[in-house]
Amino acid sequence: MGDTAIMEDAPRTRARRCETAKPTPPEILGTQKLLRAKFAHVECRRAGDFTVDRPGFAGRLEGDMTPRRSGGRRLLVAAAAAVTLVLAGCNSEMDKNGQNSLRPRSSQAEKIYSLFWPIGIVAVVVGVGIVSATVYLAWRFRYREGVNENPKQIHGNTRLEIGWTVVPALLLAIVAVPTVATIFDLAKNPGPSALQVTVEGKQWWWQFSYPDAKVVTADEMVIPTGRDVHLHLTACDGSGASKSCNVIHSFWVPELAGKKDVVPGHDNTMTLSADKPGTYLGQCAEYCGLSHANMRFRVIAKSPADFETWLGQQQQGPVQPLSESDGTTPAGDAQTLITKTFQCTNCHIFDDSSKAAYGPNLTHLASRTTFASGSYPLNKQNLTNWVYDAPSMVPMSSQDCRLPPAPGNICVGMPSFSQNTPKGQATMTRAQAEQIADFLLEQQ
Ligand code: HEC
Ligand SMILES: [Cu+2]
Repeated sequence: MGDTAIMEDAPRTRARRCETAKPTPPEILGTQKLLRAKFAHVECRRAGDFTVDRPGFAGRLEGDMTPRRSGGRRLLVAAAAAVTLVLAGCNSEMDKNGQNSLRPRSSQAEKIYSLFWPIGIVAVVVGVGIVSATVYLAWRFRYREGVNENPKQIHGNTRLEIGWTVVPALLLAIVAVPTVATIFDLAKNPGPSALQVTVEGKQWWWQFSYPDAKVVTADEMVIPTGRDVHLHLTACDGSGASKSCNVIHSFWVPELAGKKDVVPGHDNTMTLSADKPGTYLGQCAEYCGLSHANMRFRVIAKSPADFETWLGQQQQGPVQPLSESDGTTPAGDAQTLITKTFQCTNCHIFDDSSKAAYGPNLTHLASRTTFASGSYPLNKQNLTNWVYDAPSMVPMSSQDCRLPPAPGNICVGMPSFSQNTPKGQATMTRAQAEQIADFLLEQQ
């Protein structure tokens, strides 16, 4: 309704404005009037009411300067849509979201959460205050038809300026007290009772090792409930040769703790814990290349007894060893494919869960629920596809790279065994991939 009224009215108003805009020479117009005259010229030119012949104007009057009619309403619709979108994040699906930092599940996350609220409230009060004051002032002193007054010009107001320097400084100081206290609190060494775990961020997967138990695993960090876990975060495995050693990652399990950067050449530490058994989702929170978005992981919290059982099982040898005790490999088996035909042993360890290699330790692969940095559930189909052509499942830069990385040889991630086969090497068939997958799925 409002729109049509404006539209019907428009030609008449425009004609009137064109009338007034026509003859006035610019020298005798004030700034505002001059501006108004410019717009009038545009409209008039469009409407064909009269043509602008002043050369100075032509260049500056390009672009669509038609007055916007329902700008306010459009803004309102956009704002409503934005609010709806934001609120959509708060539906019951939130319970299924495993990465909700507003749902703390550990004492560490709890501390961050109790800091979030007071600071959040201060931020909202300040934000709403400043935005409303800005909007109010813009509206209160807006341009009005017929009123051509410049606002009173003032130069500095000492009281105001001291005020808006001191108040934010005070606010920041107040907010800093609990923030800094929490930072120090969370950085405290949890003491000797904590479980030590070394976390290595690689391109693009996580290795977790338990130095006391001498266990190396990947994708899933198993921890006992109710006990602090002290993490040593590093992006290098000490070999230094690997290109995957050169980027920064960030370790983040939103429900259990804050974020911590994983920096090459610098060891960071952090402490987390889990109150209840369960699976907590984590992921890399620092862009680290092609497959950064796939660099996930899980923290699986088990009761202390179940955790010990798990650890004991990880310490055992493989269900099926790669080679017989006399060192020979049974011909025609998955073992031959792994050690000879495709030489997976160049990058993986299948026989000893205490060692780390270029790729994940696969000694007890079948005891995990996911693989490929938590991107896929571990089942035969996924695993077969992976062994056959891993880069088609996760972007990697290892397309024609079957050997461990050498200087100048960019090898990151798992190579494909069915595409871009290097000269003199075998190309994998699906049947072979399946055979290998069957073998791996028995490695509990
Ligand atoms: C050039 C080194 C290299 C070779 C050779 C290689 N892999 Fe991998 N493999 C990797 C890397 C690196 C990863 C981790 C990639 C990722 O998760 O993004 C990986 C991941 C895997 C995984 C998933 C493990 C997990 O915990 O996520 C399996 C299973 C696997 N490889 C099996 C094999 C098999 C079987 C072969 C031989 C046919 C093989 N690999 C050959 C480097 C290699
Ligand atoms: Cu990363």
